Amino acid sequence: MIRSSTLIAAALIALLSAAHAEEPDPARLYTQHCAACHGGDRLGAIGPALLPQNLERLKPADAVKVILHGRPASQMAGFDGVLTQQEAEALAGWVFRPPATPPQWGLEETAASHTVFVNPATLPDRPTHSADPMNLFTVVESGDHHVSVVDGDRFTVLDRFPSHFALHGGIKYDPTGRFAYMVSRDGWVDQYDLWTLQRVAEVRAGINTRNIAVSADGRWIAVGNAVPASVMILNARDLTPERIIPVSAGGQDSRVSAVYTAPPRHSFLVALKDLPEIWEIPYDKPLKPYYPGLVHSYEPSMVEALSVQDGPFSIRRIKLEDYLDDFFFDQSYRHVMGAARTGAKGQVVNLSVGRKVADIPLTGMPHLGSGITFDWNGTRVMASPNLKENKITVINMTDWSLVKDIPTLGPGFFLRGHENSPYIFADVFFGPNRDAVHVIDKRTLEITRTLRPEPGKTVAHAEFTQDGRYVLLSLMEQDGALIVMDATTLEEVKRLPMRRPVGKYNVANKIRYEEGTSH
Ligand code: DHE
Repeated sequence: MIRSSTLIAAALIALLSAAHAEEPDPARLYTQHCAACHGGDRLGAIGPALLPQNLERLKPADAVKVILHGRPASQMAGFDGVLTQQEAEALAGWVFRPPATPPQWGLEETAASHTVFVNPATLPDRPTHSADPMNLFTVVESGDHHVSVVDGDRFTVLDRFPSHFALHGGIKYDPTGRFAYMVSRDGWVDQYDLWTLQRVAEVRAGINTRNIAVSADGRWIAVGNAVPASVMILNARDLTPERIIPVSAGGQDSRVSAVYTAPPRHSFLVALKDLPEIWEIPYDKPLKPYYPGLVHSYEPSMVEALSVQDGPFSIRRIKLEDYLDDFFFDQSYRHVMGAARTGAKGQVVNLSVGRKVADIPLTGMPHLGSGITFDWNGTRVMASPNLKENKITVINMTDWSLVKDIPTLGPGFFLRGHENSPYIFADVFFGPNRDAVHVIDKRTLEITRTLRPEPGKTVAHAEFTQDGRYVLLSLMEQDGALIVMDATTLEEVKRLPMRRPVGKYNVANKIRYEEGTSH
């Protein structure tokens, strides 16, 4: 009796330990199969970072598919046959969990990642190509992570170069329009010379990054990071890291949602995710002397200088009544419009006195970052797409009242206008009619035409040439295209094949702060 029960117990233990032995060990699998491309510390190498914040846009089930079957048009090969389904699932689960030691990224790590490919002092003082440098476009091709430089007169591709994985937030230019700056969601910033068509420098300025802004004097780049919670300041000349500004107050760190340049204020404005505040970082003078107007309106309860110092990059904290998501600034950069997190309304904050001055009727999820302004009936208005509701909201910027909600065929992401064009182009690709683009008449605020350049295929993000004669649309498919349309006749003029193109940025429209373009 004793003998048989011992035997049963031994058999059970053997079975259990066999089952245990078969359980995949994701840390070991990672080191064996993934670390070479994604980094032993999961911070990324030739492949992107594999940390929870960097994977927010990927569903775990899709991560398993990528592990087993790879990613098209990338170096990510499929591991089907090498890894079992169970091993792939264990690996996917593991990369969505934070590492035991939180990753560090400060000035030292940033400096170590800095490479200057061409000394800017050796660059020629005029373009080496014959295209008008003011009418160039950079186009982000997200299908295979490249950027194309397009001549906006001849509609030809002058250069196409690989970018880091997943650029986001729009390519920015220095005030002369010579240098283009771009950032990936993994924090890699690249500087590219549009006159000689070559990369100048690159640096990794964060682990999980939102976007960048270029100072109006062209000297500084601000990089808004979610991880680590910080703003990194780079020297725009060649991306040398200058300073890291941790975003933390009262013991609470905050991810940055976005950084913006505010030319009339000579400062960067920083939108925060986890603090109900906006931070202002002046870059050329110390804070207090720079704001003489504040002598009368400074309210210590609302506006607080965190670190007034004898130099640039001091911080002014503007406390808000609520968290704000997504921002739009008026031309004077005196007011910021933001969407309240409740989704019930928006707010207008006067940045000089640091106080809410109006509520605005913005429901759903307005995408204020893609808002544009124009004159309507002698009044300055702004129009914003909406990521949740089928409408474009038009707000009077004098009294902040609702002018109109224009019903659309779906929720949209991007809006574009141009001073010389009577039309606004609005995509609606966040809904079922992803192949449609509305053409809205600025005078009547009515949709005059709905274009479907390729029925059934996603079309997004319009941008005009510098004179407003042509408008370029992205056929946002893996085998997609840049579609050039005559902005008056609305006829197609040309198509340039591209890999899932998303945003495109015209040099002149950007650096001249054209009213219908993002800045
Ligand atoms: Fe963006 C700009 C935030 C998802 C493509 N996006 C911006 C800006 C912000 C923002 C704050 C303005 C920054 C600037 O001007 O430098 N985007 C967000 C989000 O919070 C959101 C909804 C979720 C997220 O994970 O970040 C988001 N964005 C997307 C996408 O899914 C898009 C369509 C595809 C992608 O590549 O990620 C996308 N966002 C863009 C583009 C711009 C942008 C192309 C620049 C627009 C411009 O014309 O300037």
